[in-house]
Amino acid sequence: MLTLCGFPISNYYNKVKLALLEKGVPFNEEVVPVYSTQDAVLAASPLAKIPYIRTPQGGLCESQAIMEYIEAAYPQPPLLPADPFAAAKVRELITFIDLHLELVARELYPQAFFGSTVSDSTQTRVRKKLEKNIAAFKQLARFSPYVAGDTFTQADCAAWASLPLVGMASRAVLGEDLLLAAGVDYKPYIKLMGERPSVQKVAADRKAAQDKSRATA
Ligand SMILES: N[C@@H](CCC(=O)N[C@@H](CS)C(=O)NCC(=O)O)C(=O)O
Repeated sequence: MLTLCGFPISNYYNKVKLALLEKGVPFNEEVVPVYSTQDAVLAASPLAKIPYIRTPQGGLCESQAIMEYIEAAYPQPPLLPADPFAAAKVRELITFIDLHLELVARELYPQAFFGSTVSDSTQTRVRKKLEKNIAAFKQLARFSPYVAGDTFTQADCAAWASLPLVGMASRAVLGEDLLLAAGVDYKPYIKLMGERPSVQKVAADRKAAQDKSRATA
């Protein structure tokens, strides 16, 4: 049995969890905080980033590597198209979401979500980069109705987990939701995704974890 390690507030954890639920793969969850220095954590995730999984063959980190492993080990139902080019287009979109949108917006999270501040120069730099990258993402994203086209794919696991964070962080710190400002109206898409039992489960677990962490703060 697989064990998904991390915590249910993390977007990358939830990206992988969505894929596991969509595929009906049996798995356990184990809460592992970020910045762990424990040997067992570092053995599976050398940068101590979450998520990582434990498999009968060993540990594996980096959400997209985990997604690829799950897809290969549990092919049904597929979360990538059978056609090689179409599958590569889905992977391309995931790279835009994870690397060119979320990782850039992440620099705003200390102020957006954690009560810290982000310097004016960082804000200016992030805004410029996000505006450019969102325009590029808009060229690739379909939302018809799924982010990569007419079928639910791995890209939806990434998009559902990360697009709202990009929107919220830019609104909180830069004064406007840069996705909406660029005409990427992701809200109806998030609503549609919310009709899936897998998404409902991930969202409910995330809310429970958020409530718990607020109660203990
Ligand atoms: N590229 C990694 C990113 C994972 C990531 O950044 N996870 C965050 C939590 S959402 C984390 O571990 N942060 C702590 C750190 O970066 O050291 C992946 O796709 O799994």
